[in-house]
Amino acid sequence: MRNYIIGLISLLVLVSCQKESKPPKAIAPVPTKAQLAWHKLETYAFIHFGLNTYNDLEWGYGNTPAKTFAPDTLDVAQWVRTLKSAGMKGIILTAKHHDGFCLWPTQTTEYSVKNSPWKNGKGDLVKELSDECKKAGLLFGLYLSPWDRHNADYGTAKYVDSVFHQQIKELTTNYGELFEYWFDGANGGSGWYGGADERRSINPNSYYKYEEAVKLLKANNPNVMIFGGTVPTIRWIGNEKGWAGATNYSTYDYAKEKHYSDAQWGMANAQAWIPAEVDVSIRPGWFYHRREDHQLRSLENLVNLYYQSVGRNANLLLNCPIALDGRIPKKDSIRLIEWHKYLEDSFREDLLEGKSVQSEETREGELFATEHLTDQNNETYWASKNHCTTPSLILNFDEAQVINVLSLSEYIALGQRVQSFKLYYKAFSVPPKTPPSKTEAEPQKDKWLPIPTTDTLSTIGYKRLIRFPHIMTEAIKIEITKSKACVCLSNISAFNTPDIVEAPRAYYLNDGRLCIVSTNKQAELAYRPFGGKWTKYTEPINITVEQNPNFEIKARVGTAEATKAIRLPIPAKLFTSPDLTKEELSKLLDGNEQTVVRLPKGKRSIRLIAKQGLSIKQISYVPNQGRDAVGHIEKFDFYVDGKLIDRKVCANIKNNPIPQNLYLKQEIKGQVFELKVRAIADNVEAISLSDLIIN
Ligand code: FUL
Repeated sequence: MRNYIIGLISLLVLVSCQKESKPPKAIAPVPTKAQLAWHKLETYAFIHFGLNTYNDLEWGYGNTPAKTFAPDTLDVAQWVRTLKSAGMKGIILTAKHHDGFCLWPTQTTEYSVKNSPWKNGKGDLVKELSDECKKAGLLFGLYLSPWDRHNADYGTAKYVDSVFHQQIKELTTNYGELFEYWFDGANGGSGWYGGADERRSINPNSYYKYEEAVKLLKANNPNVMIFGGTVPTIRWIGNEKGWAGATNYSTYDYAKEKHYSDAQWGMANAQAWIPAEVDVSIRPGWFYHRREDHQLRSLENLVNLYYQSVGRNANLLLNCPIALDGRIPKKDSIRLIEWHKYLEDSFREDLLEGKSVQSEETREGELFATEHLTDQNNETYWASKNHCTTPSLILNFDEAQVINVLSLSEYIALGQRVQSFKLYYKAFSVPPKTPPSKTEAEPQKDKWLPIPTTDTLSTIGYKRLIRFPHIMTEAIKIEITKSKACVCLSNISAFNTPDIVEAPRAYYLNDGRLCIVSTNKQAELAYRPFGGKWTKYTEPINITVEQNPNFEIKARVGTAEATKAIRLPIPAKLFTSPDLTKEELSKLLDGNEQTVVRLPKGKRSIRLIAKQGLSIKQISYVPNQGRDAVGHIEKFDFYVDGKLIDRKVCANIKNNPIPQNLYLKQEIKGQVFELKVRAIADNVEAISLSDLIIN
């Protein structure tokens, strides 16, 4: 009997060991092979170029002649050279934007490059760029706007069958393999439509017959990733500001979506693997506008974008507009390369490469050993034992190292699992402000301290980057505190990256004091009146300079510093308004995009009455930046003392609610300033806005 029991136990142990040495069961949904390959791309470029570029518009109406498209020194080799040097793995071109103008000589319409002066109508930009990408080893993708504001048949079945789908056929048969295809979400509305000049509404889910369109697409591009439409394989991140949620699941259910911005976070429990793509432009607009030359994103901001997208389990699609001369502007190309160099320098040396890792919860079998975590190979992985959803891992550096970034990756071929985790380090000293020297005292040696990060430690996915001030440490501990099933991690890396900080921003509090904030919660801040002495910023300040509002503010992290010259908005205390309460007035003029003013239904004008005459040079309307923002102003006029000063059309305001500026030709003095709204996006009844900055 005893022998029988021992035999039975050994058998059970054997069976369970064998079970343990099998790969963990996948947690559905999982990525397809094509999606897995797409995740690895991480960064690629968007190019917005076309008639809009020459009309200085974001959303052309479809009524300007094709001959307006007139690049003189168009040079796709310069685009490809620049973008390749910026580390981009591919390029997606706007073959047709909403204005309907086609960058290839399509058979479907006369509204294309063939009727433009470019190369005497013999040019084919889609061909030129796809060839150049092939030569350079970059992937090629296309954006084809379903909405066509030029086409007379838009709104009828004829447009879909003989224009839209036909264009897809042309684009997917003549230009080689495509890695991604973009069906933009902007749909229907006003347009030229062959001279009809009217509004047309369609139901995008049925009108475009996306299922058929995708079949056409896949006929020659079986692995193409599809953005938009009704059968997407990747998803829009739900904003155009350049960030994914710190918690970001690659799983999503459109049927459960309450608002498009739900996509910022993904859904923990969903039926489909639809990973996120962050699309954002290097300048405020998608198309080139000379007036935005000074608004090119800073290096620091671009680095932040990278951490907020690639570092949060999303791919980054960075838009680089082409200027009127047919090239990526010099300033932009220098910035792009500078950005890539910074990232290369940051991630060149993985301080955990080949280092030893211990975990008591490691699954049986060579395939799942801890070595795989630091072998720099994403195809291998470490797994915890079945049912062990809260494993811990200790990673040892051979000697103490200074680090400030950790990179974690799940083995997503088996699904996204981790839902929360904690990070600790074995400290040499309390977190230093500047990188410590390796000889520094060791007061807390052998004690595990939480890594001083302000990042939310929740999901991991394909890649998660966690930033913190430089610490010196001998070992890292990772505790997974919640996972959908046993944990499968493919990689853990540690880096010592150069300090970098974005310039801070400033705004007024309700009580009229000015506060200064940084995107880095650990930054030190300072301010000074232009040319004056720096004062350390510790708490909100009373500003006395009201009529000469030129100021400088600065942020410092470790050895990095960023300074910004600002023109402070004229503060609320200098105005009254018959249209707003006192609280609304201070919210409107506080320079803080996070506070919102909602006007009553039907109200279309805001008057600001200065207590005494004021000179102003610029007006900036900052749309509501809130998650569910509606009621954006699409068109407005600005009056001073009853006289019309300027008019503004805020194109694409719904998808891209960035500040809308009016720069006056000369200073204007007045007492009554009035913004009169002529159109509201989606024709909703009530306006909501973040700020009105006049100064
Ligand atoms: C939006 C479009 O309306 C913009 O013009 C731009 O193309 C952007 C990438 O997508 O929805």
